[in-house]
Amino acid sequence: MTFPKTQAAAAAFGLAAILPLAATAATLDTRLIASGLSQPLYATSPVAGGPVFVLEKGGTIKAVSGGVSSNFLSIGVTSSGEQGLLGLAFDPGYADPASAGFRRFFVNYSDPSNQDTVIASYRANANGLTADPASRVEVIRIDQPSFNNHKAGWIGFKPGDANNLYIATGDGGSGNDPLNNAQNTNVLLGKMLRININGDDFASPTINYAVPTDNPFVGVAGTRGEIFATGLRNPWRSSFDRLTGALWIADVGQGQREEINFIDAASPGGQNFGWRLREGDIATPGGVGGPLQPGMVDPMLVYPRSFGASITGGYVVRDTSSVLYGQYIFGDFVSGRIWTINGDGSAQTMANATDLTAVLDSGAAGALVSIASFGEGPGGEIFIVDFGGKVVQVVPEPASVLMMLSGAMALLLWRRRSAAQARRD
Ligand SMILES: [Ca+2]
Ligand SMILES: [Ca+2]
Repeated sequence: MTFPKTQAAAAAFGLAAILPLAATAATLDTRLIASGLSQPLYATSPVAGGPVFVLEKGGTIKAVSGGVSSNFLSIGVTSSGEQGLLGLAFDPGYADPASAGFRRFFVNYSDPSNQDTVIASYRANANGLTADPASRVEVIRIDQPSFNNHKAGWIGFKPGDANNLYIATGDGGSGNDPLNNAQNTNVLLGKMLRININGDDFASPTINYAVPTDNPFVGVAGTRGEIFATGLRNPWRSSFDRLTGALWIADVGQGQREEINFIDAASPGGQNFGWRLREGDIATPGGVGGPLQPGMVDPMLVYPRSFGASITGGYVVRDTSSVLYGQYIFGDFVSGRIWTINGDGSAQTMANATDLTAVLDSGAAGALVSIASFGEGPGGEIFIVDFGGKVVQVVPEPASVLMMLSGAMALLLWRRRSAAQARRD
């Protein structure tokens, strides 16, 4: 156990400094879930008491159970640049034998033969620790240009909706979105998509989904009905608030601004988040930028390069045992910093963000270097994925440390009493 720097400092100042910290983020610690992973990009755990599943960029899903990692599934991918095995979502019916989605999960990866983004489903075996490669069903394939960056890759289900899979896509790559994909509502790149994985509008055996009739562009000529929101550059990690159903989309900026976008749970979609015209809250520098257009939405949070250079979106913490409950936790891949902001969906600034970097870096699981992703456990537990090879869980400070602090406080008070006694003597 590494003694948290902030609490060690607090202990030196005695009781008055410790008590206010007891109810803040200084009571956080980290617990190692897995280490020795190869470029992990995501972690999730769909079933209470079950394994934590970790994505490795090169194409393997690891199942971590009781501290032991084993291969759940390996998929052939290209992992050049920002391509690879990028997204994983367990069907809401994964643990329900009566569900069409029993033991089913979805992956998002880069096809090694042509760089296409592929969403496919597989089924776990009955042991829950391995998956059946032969169960593969291709759901949707998204044509990609030859650039090897901006593939995004998050996929997920909105709480309470077992039919529609949300898919975050990047603009396809290079600088300034050269093909102008993100603003083109006739292509699936630079978007948040929403498709019904329990329907099938296509006779093709390799296209297996339906377009939800309540999607915002359905029936609009020259558009793709799969689109839920537009104007994204490289949305690196999105999440649904498991309590409210709000959708949080972190979008990686080009050279100036990192941003978080917010979609209220009741929204029918159709938001335009501005890229490539807008980088965060400014006109994109370099010739393609301009003022906010009617119908475009500014981010709910932006930050400049002084904080970091590649945002990693996180989660609104809904673990009721956490001091972070109700806060949105996120980080930056380049600077390695981690913050929380108010998770109620109101506009935020970095001036009212809480920087958790020092306390989490001081946790039992060691420093966190490259924040590749966050993840959620079955009870809303928060995982942090370090691209260097480990997954940690954010946990409360163990009781033993609080007891150590109590001991330190008692010692300080005893010394003060002794010193005062000595002066009187
Ligand atoms: Ca089909
Ligand atoms: Ca934007």
